[in-house]
Amino acid sequence: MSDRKKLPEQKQLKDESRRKFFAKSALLGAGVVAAPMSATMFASMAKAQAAEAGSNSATVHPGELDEYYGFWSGGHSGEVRILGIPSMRELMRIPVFNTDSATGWGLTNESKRIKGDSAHLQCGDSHHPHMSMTDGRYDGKYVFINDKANSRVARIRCDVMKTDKMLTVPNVQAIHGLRVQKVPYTKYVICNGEFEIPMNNDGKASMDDISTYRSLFNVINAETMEVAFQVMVDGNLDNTDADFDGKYFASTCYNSEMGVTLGDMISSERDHVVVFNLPRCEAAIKAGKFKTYNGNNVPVLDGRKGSALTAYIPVPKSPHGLNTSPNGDYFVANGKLSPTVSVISIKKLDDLFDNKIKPRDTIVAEPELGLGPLHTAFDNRGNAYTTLFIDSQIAKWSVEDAIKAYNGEKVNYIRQKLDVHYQPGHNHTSQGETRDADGKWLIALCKFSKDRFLPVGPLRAENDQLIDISGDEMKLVHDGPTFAEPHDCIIVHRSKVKPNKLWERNDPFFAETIAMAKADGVNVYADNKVVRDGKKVRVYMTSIAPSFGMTEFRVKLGDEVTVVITNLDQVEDVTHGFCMTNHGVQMEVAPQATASITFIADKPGVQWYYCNWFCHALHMEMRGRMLVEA
Ligand code: K7E
Ligand code: RUQ
Ligand code: CUA
Repeated sequence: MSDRKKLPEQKQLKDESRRKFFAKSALLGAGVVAAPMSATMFASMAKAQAAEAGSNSATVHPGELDEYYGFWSGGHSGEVRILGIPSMRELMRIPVFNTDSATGWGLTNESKRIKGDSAHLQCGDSHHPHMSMTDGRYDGKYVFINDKANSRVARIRCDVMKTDKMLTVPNVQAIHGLRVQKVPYTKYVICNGEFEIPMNNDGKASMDDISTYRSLFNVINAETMEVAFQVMVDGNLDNTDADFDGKYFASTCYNSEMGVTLGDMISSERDHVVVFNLPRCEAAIKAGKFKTYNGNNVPVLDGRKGSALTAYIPVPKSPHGLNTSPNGDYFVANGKLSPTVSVISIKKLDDLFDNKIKPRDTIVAEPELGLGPLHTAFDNRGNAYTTLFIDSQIAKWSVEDAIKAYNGEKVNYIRQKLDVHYQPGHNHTSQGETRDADGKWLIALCKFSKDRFLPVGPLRAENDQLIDISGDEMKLVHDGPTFAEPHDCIIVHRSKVKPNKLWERNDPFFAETIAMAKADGVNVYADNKVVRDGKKVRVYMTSIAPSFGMTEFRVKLGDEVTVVITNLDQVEDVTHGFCMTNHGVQMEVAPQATASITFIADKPGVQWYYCNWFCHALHMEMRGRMLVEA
């Protein structure tokens, strides 16, 4: 809070009333009744003011490199972004569920093959990027991301930073929470089906009988990117995380009522966390104890209440984020409508599954943090950091002190509350979801920026704030405007990520295109050739700065033309592009890559194509003509 103390009094006052106004509007929106701030909260805030602020430097001078890669979801822009941390400089965008004009993602044949059965979809809503792990540590191999809008999961290859697999998950609607198995390695990606639907959802079964609606937990094989199995649950599912033992996954449920209106969804006082027992689920699959639905062959286990595969732990109503502490001891379920979070002891789950204890016996703390706790992150010193959506704050608290307080000891578990601007959803600490949590940085992803940036019309940027957590006191060090809507991010030390400098010529990303060339008798690394196959024309050309291997080719009006470009440049960073003017055709061709795009030659006459990635002093001259005979 030292930064606020330094503010002139008037500014601070103004700030206070502004905050109150925002908090009130957020409350009205959520239809929640405010609980007054407790005395503990005020006491801890005062105490925090005396503490030491951290001393991380957020300055990365020109020419210097960042210490961390940040992988950001792009929300309903459908992409993933790479930021350098702590500079917060945006380094790259990885198109995933969206269509991208620059790279041709969604337009090229290679990207359409990866998008598969959803190649016709142009939009997505990405929320949760998470990197594959080995023994609870980032292994730099993949980043996985969900698409809530079209119930998909995609995988990004971190050697080339491109999406390489995409799956539409059957039997569910709206894939929301997504995480990876942490231990022994990411064999599975886990994700939640959020919206309840009838099983089967074929329009023949009753749509009015809500008691037939179900949500499924999804377990996806991380290598094949196929659904290994699904688990049917009671209630819906929101967010999820995995333990550090390779045994349990846990998900929050905010609609145990299975209501279809807002009022119905928040009617009961308690919802729950579902815990999934992985060894038991795998054994049940092996034993064939599953059913299939909707005419597909994905095995669905019955994990509803009473099943030996799952446990239901009641928590205050409408929990949201679910976060595992990096020491592997706790699942933390964030209250959202309750000012508390529920701390579940993972060590007690064996006893729960053996029916030795009751579900609520696994709760070891229920600290009251403030209004609207959504997500919790951790450092390596036993502290947790919870976003308070309604209060627009980060609450820093001690997990062990919260446990003591739950056991009746008089301790103050709140270490500090820091104002953020405004209404934070996710937060994330540097490597904080892994064993390598290092307690250096915290990112708060604020949903509203309000007055923090120059106004840009009714639609405003969001505000991703960088907070130094290395000292006793959190210190806000950077405001970062972002476009709709990074829900979540991860912060990965740069030593974990080893991207390629050039493409490998035998990369599977374009192997099918090269196989097509071979079948046409074309060596893409040497030949510039037009192959006609009825009304289909395949144009193979090379590119090397500053020219295409072909300065003209001839087709007939109405031909379906596939242009295949192979970039022979071996120089780092010399990417070419291919754009056919007036045809809605453009794509990236990075060094040593092959890329292809198909279109109809529906305009007669001279049609120029050009290189649209600046590559050379003679980049403007890097063009050629498609001659279309009427
Ligand atoms: Cu909290 Cu989709 Cu992770 Cu948004 S969810 S905030
Ligand atoms: S030209 S350096 Cu299109 Cu103005 Cu680019
Ligand atoms: Cu090649 Cu610009």
